[in-house]
Amino acid sequence: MKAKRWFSPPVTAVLALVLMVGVIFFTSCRDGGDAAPAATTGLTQDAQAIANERGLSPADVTAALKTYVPSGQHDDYIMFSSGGHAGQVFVIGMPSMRLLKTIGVFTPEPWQGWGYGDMNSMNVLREGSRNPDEHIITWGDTHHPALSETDGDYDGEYLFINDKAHARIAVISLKDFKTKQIVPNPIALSNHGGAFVTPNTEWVIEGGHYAAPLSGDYAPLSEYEAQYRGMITLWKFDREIGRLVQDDSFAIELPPYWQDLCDAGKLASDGWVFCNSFNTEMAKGGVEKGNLPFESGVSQYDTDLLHVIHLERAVEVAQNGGTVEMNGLSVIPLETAISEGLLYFIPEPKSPHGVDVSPTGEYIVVAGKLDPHVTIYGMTEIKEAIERGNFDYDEFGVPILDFDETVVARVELGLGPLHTQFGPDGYAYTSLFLDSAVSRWTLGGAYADLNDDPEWEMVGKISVHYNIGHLTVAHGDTVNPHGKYLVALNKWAVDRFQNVGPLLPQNFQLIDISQPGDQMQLLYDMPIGVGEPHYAQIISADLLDPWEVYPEVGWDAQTNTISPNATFQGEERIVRDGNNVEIFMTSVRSRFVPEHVEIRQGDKVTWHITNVERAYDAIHGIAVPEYNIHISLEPGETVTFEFEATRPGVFSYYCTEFCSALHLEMKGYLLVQP
Ligand code: K7E
Ligand code: CUA
Repeated sequence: MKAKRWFSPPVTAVLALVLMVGVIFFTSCRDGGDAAPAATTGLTQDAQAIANERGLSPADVTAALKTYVPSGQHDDYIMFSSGGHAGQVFVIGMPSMRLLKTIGVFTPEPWQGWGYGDMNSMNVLREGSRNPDEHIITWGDTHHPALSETDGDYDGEYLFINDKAHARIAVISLKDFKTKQIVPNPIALSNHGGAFVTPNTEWVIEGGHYAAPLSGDYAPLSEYEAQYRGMITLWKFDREIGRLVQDDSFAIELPPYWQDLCDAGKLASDGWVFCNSFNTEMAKGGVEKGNLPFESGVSQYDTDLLHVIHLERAVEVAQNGGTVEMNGLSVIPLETAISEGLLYFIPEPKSPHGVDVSPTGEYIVVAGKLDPHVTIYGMTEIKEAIERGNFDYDEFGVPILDFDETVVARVELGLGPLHTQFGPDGYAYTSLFLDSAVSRWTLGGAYADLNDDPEWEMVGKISVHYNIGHLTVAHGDTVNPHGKYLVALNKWAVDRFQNVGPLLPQNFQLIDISQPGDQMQLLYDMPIGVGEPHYAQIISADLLDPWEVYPEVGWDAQTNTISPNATFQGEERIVRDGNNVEIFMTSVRSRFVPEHVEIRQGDKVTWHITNVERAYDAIHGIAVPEYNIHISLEPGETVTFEFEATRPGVFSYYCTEFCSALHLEMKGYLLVQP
């Protein structure tokens, strides 16, 4: 045990303490300032020795000091990261980069009992599957988490995340960090432009991705222009009940370009939504038939089309009957979107990826993967161009605004710009995939008073390792960016870690952006050995206010009230009605009541269990062998699971959390008579 501790990441307590003194030592030498307190002189010598022995440079030492969080102290920020094709969400403390939790979302997660019998989770996964009787979908390709916002800043109440593979959006409550809802999109099978929220979370944006018939029906590729369509869906979020409400939601039919990322306007652009698109060429692929492969087919034109959507007007149109119903969702037809003036296009550099709205809402930043610049559109200029009404039109009749009239700046950053985040000081940060770098540049214009140099120009660049996709800054897409920390979400790790076989982890790199100009310091590498996370959002930890235990004993995490099946101590019972057996059980350190469940083969079992504990962290679990059941019981929670007792025998159900000294004794017998 002792030997192991010496190697625990990121740096041991002893080492960091010693290093801290080491820095004082370095600093005082450099500055010729006050000497370190006499009492620590001995430690200083040790710090130097350790740094020397481990080959740590002064920069390494400062990086360790900036990231080390002593035992018992908490991180300042919490990062919610997509789990990529793990279909989950990772909760990571910053700056320590410690993994605090993996939230089961689209993928069953056994520790939380997510998808292993708990009827709440089984129902969420079932409702989240388009054809649950054919199959329940048990994974997702999560891309973009979105924290709920109030007045354009994170409020710490909810988290939304998209599943690109199946066009779904999930809702997670940050009261208990549990998934409450998964909604499949009724008119699309893939999404990419979600989840993004409007400044008060009235709407959750889900932009589509690969065009297909919205009906879900078959149509040959020869009918692509006529039958295939793109879409954007605006999900109405009801904060009171914490659910997306399909009846109040609507979609807008779009040309069959491939819509990519979206962002909601804010402040100057409040009431507008922006989405990128690519494949305005409408390439259909088929390299094996002698056609251009998608790879080059979708990159033939110099520009694609930024979609500018007047959300306020779209809401009016949707609420005044300007929709048709498709698979149970209200859809504004493309002709209506055009005639009602709620959809405009603007040319954008080809194969764009990120579209990001600046903190004031005035600037819309687009990065084209094949263009070394970011292109910045002005909201004022966009509104003026719409006013003037001097449009071109695409072949579907959508008005196109002039590029030069709406662009306020272009900044050359490097190769493969993708995504942009913002700081509090007029800085913007853009990931450069091909350069494997993060660039820092200054927003001119409205930020003139914040910048020393109110120009549009790059002021710094830092290498990352390697092939960065998204990047994220604390509150970096809100009206109130905090700056301070930036995390580069790198796709390739290559030489960063011990070889663990040909499948390598992703690499999250923490970067200190608190100093101006070209001073950015790489602090820490965090390997993510699960899925390919795409995007993450970072919230100040003090904005989160989760429950320590459920508010009352018998709490149903799905309905947010006392469960009708809540069982209190002394009320435990087994009720038989023909073949149906209902069990009302309690758990408390360190026993289940009842401890004998005697049933017959063929019985249909409904098992309610209430964890009556009120102590923080007094968690129990229950496993029932052979029936694929594992349940997590958080203090106060009531959970129901069901199964048919198809197999006779003796089954030991037991508690799976080491809850007390007599945890191994916390078990019972399920006796199934033949
Ligand atoms: Cu660039 Cu799906 Cu946001 Cu990944 S996406 S990087
Ligand atoms: Cu309860 Cu172990």
